[in-house]
Amino acid sequence: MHKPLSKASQLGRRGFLGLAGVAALSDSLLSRKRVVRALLAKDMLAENTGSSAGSSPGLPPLKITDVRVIVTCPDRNYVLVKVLTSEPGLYGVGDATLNGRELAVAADLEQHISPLLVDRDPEQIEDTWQYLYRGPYWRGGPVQMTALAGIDLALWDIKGKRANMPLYQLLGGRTRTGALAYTHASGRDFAEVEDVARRAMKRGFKCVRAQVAIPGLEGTYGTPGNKTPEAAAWRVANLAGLPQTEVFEPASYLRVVPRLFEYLRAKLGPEVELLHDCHERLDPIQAARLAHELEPYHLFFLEDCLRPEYKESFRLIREHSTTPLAMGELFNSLWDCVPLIKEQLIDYIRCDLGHIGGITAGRKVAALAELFQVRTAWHGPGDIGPPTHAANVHVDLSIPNFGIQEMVFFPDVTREVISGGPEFKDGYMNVSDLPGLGCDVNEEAAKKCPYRRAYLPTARRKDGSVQDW
Ligand code: KDG
Ligand code: MG
Repeated sequence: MHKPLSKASQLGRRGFLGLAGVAALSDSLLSRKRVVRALLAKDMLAENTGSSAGSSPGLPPLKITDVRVIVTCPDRNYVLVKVLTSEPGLYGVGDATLNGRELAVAADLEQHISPLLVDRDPEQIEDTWQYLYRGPYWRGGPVQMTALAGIDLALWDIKGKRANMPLYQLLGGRTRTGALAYTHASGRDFAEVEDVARRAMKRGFKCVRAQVAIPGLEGTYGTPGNKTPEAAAWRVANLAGLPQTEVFEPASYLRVVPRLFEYLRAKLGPEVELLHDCHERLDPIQAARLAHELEPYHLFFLEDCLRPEYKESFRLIREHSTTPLAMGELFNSLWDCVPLIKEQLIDYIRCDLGHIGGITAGRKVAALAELFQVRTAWHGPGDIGPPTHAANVHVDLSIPNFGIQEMVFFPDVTREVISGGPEFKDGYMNVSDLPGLGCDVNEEAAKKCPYRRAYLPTARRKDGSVQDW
């Protein structure tokens, strides 16, 4: 980076434009294009050579030699990234899964991103992040930011392996012994939710997210719905891989949810922390009413009340309630987080490290949030892979303003393809002391689980109009 630019670099864009004029007079357009491509490639190579010479004193220079994209469906679809390096046996594993749009991310990685990375120094994580985010002009969006997160995780994994340290050490070392975790309790009725919550508490969970099916509505986010298992199975089998439609009515939902938490508090007592996910379905005034009516039941937080577009609407909820608020799993830009954090309109920022640009982005969100007394609650569902869950916990363990961690137990079939990842014990998540992220991918096992097209459900109102899912 400190090396003076080579002649080819100095030519840069200006050289390219000047030469293009001459080319119009003399050369054919095709041969001109070849010259331009060679100049640009040389430019990048010169910068890379300069920078890798200066990386990690005492260690030989390192280069990325290949980026492999592995699309696999061990129980559900995952997109994994394996970044290989010039050091034999040294590679990094990342996760670039975007639920329902997996192949778009895989194509972005394979067709557009991978050619840019070969020959770069994998140790320059921040520079690579900036290059992939700000370099291509068309920046951002969930597909590109998920692809970028996959690369970012793999590069941090390489750095940890090279340093022979678990990632949380490189991120500043432990600030806590474990990351407080929450699990999901869902049911067709209040008694079933209570039963599932009790089982989770027996398993050691101190925090439980509760969701219940709404009577009269077909399907409710985060619940088994009102259908019998047979009816649900028939429906899924007849969908031919197309999205299911759920029906949502805010009036029924707003009537039922406060009663659920009144019930759970009465049955489960005051100690257990309860959470609820609105899944971006409410209007501001509805969310303000719900947050207000939930106050007596002292939720840990009320999650994602509003659509992600208009952050200022959170002011209305704040003005009417002291129920703690969390928001952010749909955000895919660092700048989405800024208004909510700097105005202290939320208490927990819950970005998905896999969709906001990885660990490099997550650390910045956490640092900004720390300054405004906002805590983290990174998204941790089953539709992001174990490497992202590992990234969550490495960051959780190393920041001062960690709040809570959503988690899932992956089935054995997933673990056969993707090993490692954080472990749950007595209410907390932790990582092993393996160097890097601590995950690996078995490519042979992955091949045996080919991708299956799958969609998230969609939602409509009773009159047939589209509702945010
Ligand atoms: O892909 C969408 C899921 O990740 C999301 O529905 C899960 O809201 C969710 C949560 O809080 O885990
Ligand atoms: Mg959610």
